[in-house]
Amino acid sequence: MGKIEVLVVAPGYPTQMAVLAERYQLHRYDLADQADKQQIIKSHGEAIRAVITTGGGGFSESLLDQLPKLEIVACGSVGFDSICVEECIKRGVAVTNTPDVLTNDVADMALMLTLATVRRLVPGMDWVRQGKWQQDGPIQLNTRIEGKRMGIIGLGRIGKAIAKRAESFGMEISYFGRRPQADVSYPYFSNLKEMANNVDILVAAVPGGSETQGMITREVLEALGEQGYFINIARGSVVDEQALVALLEAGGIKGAGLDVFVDEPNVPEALSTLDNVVLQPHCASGTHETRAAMAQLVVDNLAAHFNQKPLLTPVG
Ligand code: 8YV
Repeated sequence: MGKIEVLVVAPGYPTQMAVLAERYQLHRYDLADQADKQQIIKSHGEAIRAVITTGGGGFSESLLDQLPKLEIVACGSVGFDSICVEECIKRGVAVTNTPDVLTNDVADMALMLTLATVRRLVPGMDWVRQGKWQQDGPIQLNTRIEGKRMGIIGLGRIGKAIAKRAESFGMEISYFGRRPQADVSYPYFSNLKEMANNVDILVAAVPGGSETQGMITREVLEALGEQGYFINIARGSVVDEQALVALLEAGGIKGAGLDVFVDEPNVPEALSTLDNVVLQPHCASGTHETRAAMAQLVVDNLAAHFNQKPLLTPVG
């Protein structure tokens, strides 16, 4: 019997990709140009039983339609908003993701963005590098972290890891979510605008997708106010990005630390000139250790599936 055929829509960490390449017949859709992509589907679409992808790579219903024998989509990300999960499940196709293994790295990024934005790390570095220290003397003062009120939107695994870190910096935590949580003592807000009005730093840690699309509106950001900071390690889609940029330009909020954007890798032009933002290229989970652990979950979920064992981290 030949190897099980797997479509690679987006790859994972190289070590695990090598393991997959040994076990399965991989079709590198990710490396193919448009014509080759069509050829792969034409020649192998009927035989493909698994798809490997990531949040960035996604998986569309139109591709699903062309894979009649598909059994599993193994997504190498925790977020699966770019994957047609509902349609997969309706058709009996399993979907897996990679929770937990990236939680600490993503929470670290949230804190790094918070500290860097509030303490103005990048302007400070420019001050040194551009010789302004010698020329103009000390840089302007910035703002203390200790005692700041941080409001976390979405107190899931990542939100809780952010809260724990922020607490150790002396911040006061509150949170907004669908419902209050029994296992935490942080103040809960059922109204996002009200929370924004009562915090200094607003952090987005909710999953992407239709339920959270645009939930951080202009009004919410205005409620955060001129002294407020916005941090996003969730998805660009959760915030009204145009309003965010306009408010950053006009001083409607004080600063923002952003790892995610609406149309990645395209970032609004204005953000490249503003000095009150800290930007990262969607890399909160981007450490060797974590990306390897995420890819290992892809390997293990596929192995479980094809050995008729329970999936490790199923979605839905
Ligand atoms: C990655 C992520 O950027 O897991 C997620 O949902 O957004 C990130 O960890 C990426 O999707 C990993 O390939």
